[in-house]
Amino acid sequence: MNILPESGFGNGSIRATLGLGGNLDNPVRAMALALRMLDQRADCRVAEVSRLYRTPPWGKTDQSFFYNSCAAIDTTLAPEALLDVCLDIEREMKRVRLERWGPRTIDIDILTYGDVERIEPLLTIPHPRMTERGFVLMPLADFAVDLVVKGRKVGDWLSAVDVQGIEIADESRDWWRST
Ligand code: A4P
Ligand code: MG
Repeated sequence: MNILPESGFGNGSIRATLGLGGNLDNPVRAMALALRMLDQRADCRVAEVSRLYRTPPWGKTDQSFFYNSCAAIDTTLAPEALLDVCLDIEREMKRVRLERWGPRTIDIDILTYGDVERIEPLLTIPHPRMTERGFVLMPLADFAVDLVVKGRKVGDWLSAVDVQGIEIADESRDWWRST
């Protein structure tokens, strides 16, 4: 269903969706750099990016607001390889952070990968907590409202979760190109 042989990206590329977030120092810049790093790779193409959201902390609530976004990428990488690329980018951001620009963090989760469903500690797809989280579902619905995840459309999951306090920080879906 999500295989995109005519995407212009070459046969066999798969559409995956990613959730990005952070709440230290300059998470918006970190997310923008991460998306540009992905887009510059020969084996990934950023196909869609959500608007930018400012979101109240979920789970552990005594911490700063987060910035969150989602993206769709068309990729020829297998799921494990895509995770490695995302973890490498996270590490690169943290390395840069330690050496140069003070505290900052970024988290990149693989939300979906084509129609793949798998439960393994190192990589569970769909991401196990994505359907409970307004800060994931709201940006994801910007470009994938009809995507079916765990038997239900993203838009339907979204209407069942708490989105109180979530704000749009940038209406443009090009925020990641220049930040
Ligand atoms: N892993 C397994 N499945 C996946 C997947 N689908 N995508 C493994 C990515 N990684 C996956 O990841 C730890 C390990 O999980 C990875 O090395 C990989 O092998 P992690 O992201 O450090 O996971 P975690 O932090 O232990 O758990 P979780 O639930 O993913 O935490 P999150 O999602 O990072 O939550 N509030 C707001 N408003 N916005 C946020 O972004 N984020 C968090 C952190 C809490 N509250 C938040 C936000
Ligand atoms: Mg995570």
